[in-house]
Amino acid sequence: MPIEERTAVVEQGEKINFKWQVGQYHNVYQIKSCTAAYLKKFECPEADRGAEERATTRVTEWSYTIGDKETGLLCFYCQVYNGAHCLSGQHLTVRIKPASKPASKPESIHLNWFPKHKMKLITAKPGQKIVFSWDKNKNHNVVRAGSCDASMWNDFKCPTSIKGNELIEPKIVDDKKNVEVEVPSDGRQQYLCYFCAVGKHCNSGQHVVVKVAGASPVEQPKGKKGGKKGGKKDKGGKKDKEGKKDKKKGKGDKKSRKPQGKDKGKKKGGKGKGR
Ligand SMILES: [Cu+2]
Repeated sequence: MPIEERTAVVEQGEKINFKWQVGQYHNVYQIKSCTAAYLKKFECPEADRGAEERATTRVTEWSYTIGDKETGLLCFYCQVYNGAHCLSGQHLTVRIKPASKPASKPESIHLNWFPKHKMKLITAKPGQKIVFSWDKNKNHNVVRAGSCDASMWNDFKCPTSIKGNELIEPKIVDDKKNVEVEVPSDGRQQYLCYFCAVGKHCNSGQHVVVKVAGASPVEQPKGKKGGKKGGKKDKGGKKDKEGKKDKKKGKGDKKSRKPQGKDKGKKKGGKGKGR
């Protein structure tokens, strides 16, 4: 089988499944000091030196979940017949890569919304929420300025009317009026401007400019690709290796490694001996 089926890149937190047919005689050994050299050439240990058994021939399935902090490489092989299976290609070298975090949600930014508030200029990340809140008996509102750019960041010009701007309706939460906005992730907006259109509040300082951190294209929400890749079945006479890599949410996985990328459905059965 092609070499790339014996190597894989798997993210932290993901699971590697080894599975072979009932009746087949395989096991899983792991080499303790696995290095990148194994990606090119797998050295089946003589007399299993430096390796330890992880799954015996009494089972037909074994899985290993990569730790969230784990790094480096993992080398597995089938030791059956004193390594004959390994020598005939039944091995797998995994390079661990950092999990593509689900873009952990940044904490919301809370603005105590009144004319003398102190946060006139803030920087926020795409996806981050900004919450304006004020006593429900106070008369304020939140209007998003229809046009907003660096000039507003440098010198806020209060719009003279609400026209052309967007009034955002508050919700009452815990006896306060709240307006919650989320910084867009499409990267198109570099600045967001908000002000209070009541009386002279804006001119008295009730405005804020939000600079969108790293506003640039990309940052897609991590493509949820279609979850599991159907395990590569049938590689040479192997039977079902069904690799179901249970990945957590479809992480983007930009490197689109062929199906096997994730599920290392180990192809046991090195030599397709009949089961
Ligand atoms: Cu106001």
